[in-house]
Amino acid sequence: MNDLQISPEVDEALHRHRAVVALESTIFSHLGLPSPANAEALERCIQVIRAKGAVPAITAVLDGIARVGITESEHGRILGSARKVAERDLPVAIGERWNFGATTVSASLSLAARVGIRVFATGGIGGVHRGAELHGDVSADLPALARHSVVTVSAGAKSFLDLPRTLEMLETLGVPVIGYECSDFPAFTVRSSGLRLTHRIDDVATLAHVARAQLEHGGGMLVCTPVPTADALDADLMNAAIERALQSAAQQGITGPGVTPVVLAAIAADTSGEAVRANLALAENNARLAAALAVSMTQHS
Ligand code: PSU
Ligand code: MN
Repeated sequence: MNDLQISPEVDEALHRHRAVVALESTIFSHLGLPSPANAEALERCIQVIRAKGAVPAITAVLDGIARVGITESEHGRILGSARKVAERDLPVAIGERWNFGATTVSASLSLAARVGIRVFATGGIGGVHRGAELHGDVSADLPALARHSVVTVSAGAKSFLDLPRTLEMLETLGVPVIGYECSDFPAFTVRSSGLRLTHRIDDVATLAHVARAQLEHGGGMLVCTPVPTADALDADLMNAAIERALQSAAQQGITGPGVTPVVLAAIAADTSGEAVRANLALAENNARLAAALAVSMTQHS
């Protein structure tokens, strides 16, 4: 189909049942990380996936075509300004031939599932926003995690969300949430949210077995692993920055899909780059675990 293009490298890897790890493009665009940290994040994620013996598959909409896997010469295109593409925006980005649509978690999961990729890595998933009981803002990432048979590896959910409600919603939707080498739900740039998870697994082979069982059953699964200690932020410092960022977003009257990019940028500025450094470290760490998991899943299937 012309609306969807798989890169030759990813296509070949899928045919040979080799390990493939999907990546979203919002995190690498101006919506996710400031320049030049975004280019560094892209480089580090790709390198670590390849080093583990898996093939990276970046998803994006380029010139109106949904892409799974892009060539190195196209990397520059996803590092600039973008229009955010959640799953429901995919048909519009294609039909209106958007120049660069940056895929979120939900759009990436949908594209990955469509081509048969079983593992996806991101930074932190979207979730239930604070105050959702009033304005109803719940990320489309959550139902997409439930619907698509793909395993998502993340450092938990972004810490400016309502994390208890995010976990509740994942339970309601029937998404298994597994802590890898952690007992608590990680809070993105902070190692722990203090919220206990039901399941913890400490070895990749068992994780791969669980993942295969879930994908066979149908539906996705969320694997969480905390940001590496050396780059983690202190919870109090982060919470103060979050409060200020949320207040400024509210004062500017920002709602809906605009909230996440604006809050991420405000936190980045407020923490003098510490949050960005942590973001890079966790993205790379998630990509590493995702690649190890994808490799392990191919060894037993
Ligand atoms: N986490 C990050 N950076 C990001 C996002 C998450 O560290 O840019 C993006 C992801 O693409 C995620 C999206 O899918 O934010 C969620 O947006 P919303 O809350 O509007 O659903
Ligand atoms: Mn939203």
